[in-house]
Amino acid sequence: MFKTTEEFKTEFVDKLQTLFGQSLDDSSPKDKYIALASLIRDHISKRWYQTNKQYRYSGEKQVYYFSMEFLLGKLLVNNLFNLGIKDICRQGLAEMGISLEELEALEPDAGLGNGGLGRLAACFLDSLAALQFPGHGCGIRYRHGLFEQKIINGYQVELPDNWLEDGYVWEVRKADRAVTVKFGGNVRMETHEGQCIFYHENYEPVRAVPYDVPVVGYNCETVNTLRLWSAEADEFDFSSFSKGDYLKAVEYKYNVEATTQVLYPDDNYQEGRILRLKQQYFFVAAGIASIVRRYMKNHCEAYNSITKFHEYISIHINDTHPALAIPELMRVFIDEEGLSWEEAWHITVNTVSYTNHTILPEAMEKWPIDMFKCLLPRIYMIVEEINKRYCAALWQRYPGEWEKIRRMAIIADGYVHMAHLAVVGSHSVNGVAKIHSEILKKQVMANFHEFYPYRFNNKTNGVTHRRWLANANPQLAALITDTIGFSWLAHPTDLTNLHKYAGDAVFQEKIAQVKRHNKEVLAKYIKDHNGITVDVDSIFDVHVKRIHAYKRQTLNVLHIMDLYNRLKESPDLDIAPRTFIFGGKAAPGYHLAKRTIKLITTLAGMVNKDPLVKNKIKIVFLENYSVSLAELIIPAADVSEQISTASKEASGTGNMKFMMNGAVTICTLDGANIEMRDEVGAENIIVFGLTADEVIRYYTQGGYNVLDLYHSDKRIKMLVDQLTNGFFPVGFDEFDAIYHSLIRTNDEYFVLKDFGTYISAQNRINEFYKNQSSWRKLSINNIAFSGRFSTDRTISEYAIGIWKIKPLVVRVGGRQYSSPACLLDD
Ligand code: 26V
Repeated sequence: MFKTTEEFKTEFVDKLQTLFGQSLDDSSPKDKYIALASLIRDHISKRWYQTNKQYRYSGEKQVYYFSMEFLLGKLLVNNLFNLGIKDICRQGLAEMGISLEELEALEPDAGLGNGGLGRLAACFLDSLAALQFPGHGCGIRYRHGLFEQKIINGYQVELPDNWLEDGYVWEVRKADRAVTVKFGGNVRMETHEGQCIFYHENYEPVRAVPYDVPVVGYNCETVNTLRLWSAEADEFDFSSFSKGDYLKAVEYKYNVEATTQVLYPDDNYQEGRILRLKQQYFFVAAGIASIVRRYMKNHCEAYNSITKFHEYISIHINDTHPALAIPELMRVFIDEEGLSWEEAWHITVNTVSYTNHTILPEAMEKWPIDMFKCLLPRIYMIVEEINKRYCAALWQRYPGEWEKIRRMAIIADGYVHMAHLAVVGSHSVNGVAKIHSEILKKQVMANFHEFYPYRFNNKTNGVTHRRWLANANPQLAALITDTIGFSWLAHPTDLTNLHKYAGDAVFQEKIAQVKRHNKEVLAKYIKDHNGITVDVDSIFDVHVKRIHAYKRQTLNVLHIMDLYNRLKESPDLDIAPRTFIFGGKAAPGYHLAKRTIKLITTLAGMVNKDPLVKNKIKIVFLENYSVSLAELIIPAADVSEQISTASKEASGTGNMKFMMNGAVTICTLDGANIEMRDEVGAENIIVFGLTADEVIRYYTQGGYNVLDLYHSDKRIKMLVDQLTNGFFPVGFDEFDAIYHSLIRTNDEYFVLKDFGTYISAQNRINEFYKNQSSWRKLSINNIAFSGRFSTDRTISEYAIGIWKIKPLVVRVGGRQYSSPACLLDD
């Protein structure tokens, strides 16, 4: 690795020449980006090779994190940072008149995820590598990631995300490691010497080709692998078709490749689409085939047997989406390795662990039996057998309790229930924040907890503080390092050393300057993209996340409407000026969410041009919220809106990113907000609203009638009426869906119930902000106590508590291992 800017410059110019046959002067910015990224990739390759070699040779246990989504964002700057060469590269490029940030902007965002769940998977990969754990990702290489959002006329319009258009520098195609995944067809059974043998026939073969992306560890030589699978038509099948029927051959190719064409854009909502089930089995079967193949080479030929698989391999399933890993492992162990059911089940359960990420009933995955059976006939047989044996065990424990058994069954009421399969087939089931794990144990999965008490545990989420603080907010990172040293980069709880500076006027001033700088950068972006001038002295009040009823963007809007009404009545109202910033995508089929965007943009249109309130409030909706945009917005936030209906947000991770960047949180006692309050202290966070217990009590026992509230509270009535009475310059029925969600469904998400306490909480924010010194103190304390929410902590807990893996130090150029050739394959 280069040690000086001179070395870097020489290598960079060489790379431009070898790749494009061009000099620096003749190269386009894109060429320069590709040359830089390729150069870095070359340096990573040595470590990558060495890491794989050591993992193979050491025989230590490895974990595979199976996820339908990895929301990676850009990799260039994070890789430079983790390699410790960001400054050298920036400096070297600057000396050649090139800006690192401008090159970074040319990298496509790998948006292979919807939101929290996919971004968590990406943060996990960063921490696994930083902590030198042998841990890899397994997922899908979608040809199109999450759609690009445009706002046209105030409405969301979806455009395809063509992220692979110009190629992707970080991936390495491994065609020789391709595997075939079988769909449809039928299963024929034969008995040989008393043993059943299953033959899968007449299936549709789909070739799964892996693309490996290196995952670079911070300040170490570990480079783990994210393996993404792409569906390709098998050339053999293609050519056998094309001899007779060219059109059929093309159709075949098109259908096969459709498997990984697009990421489903739904978040917290499951629609039983066969293509999605196909995606799930596709990547699970391919991932398991490659793990088993490697295991057989590295372990079985050398010293172990397949019966020890779970001692060396851990497979973690990110929600139920990869739960087919359970019957697929069974299939491999029984049909391919010849184990008995009992042996196979023991290994499978001890290999697999499962994380639940939501309790929303509409997000619980279930597949119609007929669809499942038709697409995956052999897997269905195995699921049936798992269900049969499991229900027999339930019957032993709960004789005669048919209703209870039906509710706990894997197959019931015409569906395969994936969460039930996941619990039954895993040795560990975890929620993602303390309250969420408790709700799982006591409510949503109480029956399962009673049956399997030792399986359930909690692992509170985190975020990688290296991306979300060190890289997204370099000025703050520099200030922190100047003040307390750099140990926090590897030991995030060292941030608590900032606490003693919370009241220090000089430090407060520096913190304020950094925040102001970040706000100026965001203000410029807003000016360039939305044409709106915002006041950097105003409070930047930010609500960015997927648009969903339970996340209650509507509550925020009602507060702004109320403020607007009050300002129109008394223009001299004493409030700190505020800029309300929104961002987030709505699932394309989610009408209410889409109208919520229209409501925000409509209100913005009115408020922003009203001279009466001009200097007091502004509203901005930033289109196409993504990882890169989040990296721009979050460091500039003063206030972080985390206002979900208590009990609904499993954890949240945006909340943690804002906290790390010194925003003050206004929140309900939901998800990880509760643990954030416990860390930072109740005096440093603004809490309001019903508690989860209260919400659940209303759901189970009743006692809330929204119409009583509507008729008794004049202010609430006025705001709700304004949605449909012509107050907004749109058709009268434009916001009907929102009106209905409040009034007709008895305010399912308690928006109006929490409105009063939310307004009081917002008033508290106003009061705090007026005293800048106390505001800065809050901000510093939030940074100081955010260390617990690093994925370094989360991953350590998974490693010790669930996966039972140990760190393995990788040394390039250290001891050379000589090992059998077979160990070096794959
Ligand atoms: C479910 C489904 C159902 C099938 C169709 C597509 C689809 C896509 C995503 C999901 C999963 C939704 C669950 C989810 O994203 N949960 C979020 O997970 C975060 C990480 O643990 C957590 O912070 C959020 O609170 C939680 O909502």
